Amino acid sequence: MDRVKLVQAVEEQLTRSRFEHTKRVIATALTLAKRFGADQEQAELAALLHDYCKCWPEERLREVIVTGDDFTQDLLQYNKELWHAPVGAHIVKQDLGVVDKEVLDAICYHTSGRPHMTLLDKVIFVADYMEPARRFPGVEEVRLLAETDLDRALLKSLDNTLLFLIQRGMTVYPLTLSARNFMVDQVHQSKPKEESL
Ligand code: DGI
Ligand code: FE
Ligand code: FE
Repeated sequence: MDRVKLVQAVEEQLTRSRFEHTKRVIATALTLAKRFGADQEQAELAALLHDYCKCWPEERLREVIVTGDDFTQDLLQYNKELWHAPVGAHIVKQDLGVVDKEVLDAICYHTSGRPHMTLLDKVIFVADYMEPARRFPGVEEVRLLAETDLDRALLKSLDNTLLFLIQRGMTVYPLTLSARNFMVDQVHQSKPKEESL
């Protein structure tokens, strides 16, 4: 499917405001991809498709998870906000013919994160978190970190999301916690900035 058709397909799936969010994620992902050396075509495609199933009703998302054979069923025990990401990856592969595994993974893990995130995963996760219309508490710090350090920006976004969930008494999907623990180790293993002269 060519790019124009893909954009049309996305626009049909989303509300107007969700489509506007998607366009801002594309722009932010392209900026981050250029800055940190990720593939720009993959970043643009993953950003375009990342929320493909965001506007689907809960029951439709649940149905795909229950009937598909490539889903961890434990997803159903956690917040339904998580579901659109793996379902989206599955559906864009099935309905739009997207075959790039790296793009599909970036879509699949854009909400939960995962340990060993690829450069593309990180670009999409952080772009989604910090696109210009986001007003999350702490988003300014993420934007600042993302000027120079994608890993620290990612860790901060994960920390902020976990704090948000915990403050509201919500459950935390174990993969998000693993993603955060992995990034703590990764960031601490890299040389602290002030020492790297
Ligand atoms: O789809 P978007 O609104 O653009 O953003 P998203 O895909 O990151 O997320 C949806 C929300 O899911 C996120 O703001 C917080 C919520 N959420 C609920 N449970 C969890 C969770 N997010 C993560 N990372 N982990 C959870 O366990
Ligand atoms: Fe999303
Ligand atoms: Fe999004």
